[in-house]
Amino acid sequence: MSLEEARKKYAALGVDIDKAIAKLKTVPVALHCWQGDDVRGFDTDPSKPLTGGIQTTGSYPGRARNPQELMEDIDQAAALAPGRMKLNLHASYAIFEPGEWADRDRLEPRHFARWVDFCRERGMGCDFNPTFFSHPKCDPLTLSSPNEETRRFWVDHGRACVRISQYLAQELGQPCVMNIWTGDGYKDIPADRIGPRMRYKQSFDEILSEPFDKTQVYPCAESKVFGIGVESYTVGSAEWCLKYASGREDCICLLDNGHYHPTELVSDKISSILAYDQRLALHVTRGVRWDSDHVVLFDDETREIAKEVVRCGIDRVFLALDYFDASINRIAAWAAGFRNFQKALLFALLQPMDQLKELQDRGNFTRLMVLQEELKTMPFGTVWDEYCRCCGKPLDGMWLPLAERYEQDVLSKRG
Ligand code: RNT
Ligand code: ZN
Repeated sequence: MSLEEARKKYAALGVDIDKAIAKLKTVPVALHCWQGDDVRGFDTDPSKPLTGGIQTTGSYPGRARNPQELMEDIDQAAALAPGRMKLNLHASYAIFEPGEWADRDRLEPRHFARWVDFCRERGMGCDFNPTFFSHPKCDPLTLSSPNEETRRFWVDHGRACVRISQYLAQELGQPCVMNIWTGDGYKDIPADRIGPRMRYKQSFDEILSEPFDKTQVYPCAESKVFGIGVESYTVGSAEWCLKYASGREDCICLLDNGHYHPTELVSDKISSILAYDQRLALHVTRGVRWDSDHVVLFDDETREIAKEVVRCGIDRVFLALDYFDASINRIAAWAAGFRNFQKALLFALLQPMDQLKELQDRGNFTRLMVLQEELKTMPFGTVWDEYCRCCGKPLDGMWLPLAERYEQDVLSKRG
């Protein structure tokens, strides 16, 4: 179908495709640096396994081994995906001068100066995450540890990260979302559930007591239902994070859609939170059974999440991707996930929301169901192609060969 015909078909429903495209081009979505190197970072020994509730599976060749390679790979992924991208860094991606090293409690803004240059040259903002895993000071708890020395170390890490987030926001002139997630929890039934949660609360309070500009830096609390090795109890449960974030002006609830029971849907949680809080943050991922971090697809739940974001106010939600697949071409994983989420957002922006809402409010559920079904086979692909063209990025069918060529020319030579 031609673009003109597609434009008419959408217009007949009251939907302006040019408006949808123009809007999506302004919506920042954070690309997670950690897909490029299997969440290893640069501040610990890369031969050591990941610990603290994070695991990747697969050993696909070509992972980035240093800042230079990771930056090149991010550029490749960015070249293959349309839309307004910002970067999402973890503290473990600090870049040190030769011979220099700083532990996590001593990290400084200058350790991220090269990332600032990288983002600035590309007009990207940058989000940030303290790294509470894959470190000898996980005992294995961090912010909830009963060992005061451990807990203090991690609070100091969090405070250092607030300063770094402030620096990123200030230097780049775009807000910095600073997300706190830890793998704190227990494998087996604990005797004391409230103790760790009280210490967790104290630690968060201490981290957020570090001064920052509340219009530039947005701290978040991310929950998780369980993890490998913490099957029975997580300190930062959904309720803990929800209560903590809602209780403070300066903390946002972050929902990762891989962190709930398999039949729970994040698409249904978004409006509940936004009924109370001004803002919300998302980690868009794909849970498969018990695992949370597969590449994002253009699937039903991703579309439903995007629709809710658009309906509730796309400018109230901080959007980020979060997955890591080490079993396939990592650039393709990045590009596919970013493209799929862009597709979901575009699909959502092309819904005749007013009409659908009116059908619901008038109680016409027959029409509502039929229209929602028929929207699935509208000429969406034609609009998607046009969006890619407007962004100067390859269409479906064109980008994967480019990723494969980069694999052949660059990744396969990494050994
Ligand atoms: C882990 C959380 C967390 C991490 C990143 C690397 O289950 O989802 O967000 O994936 O911080
Ligand atoms: Zn996450």
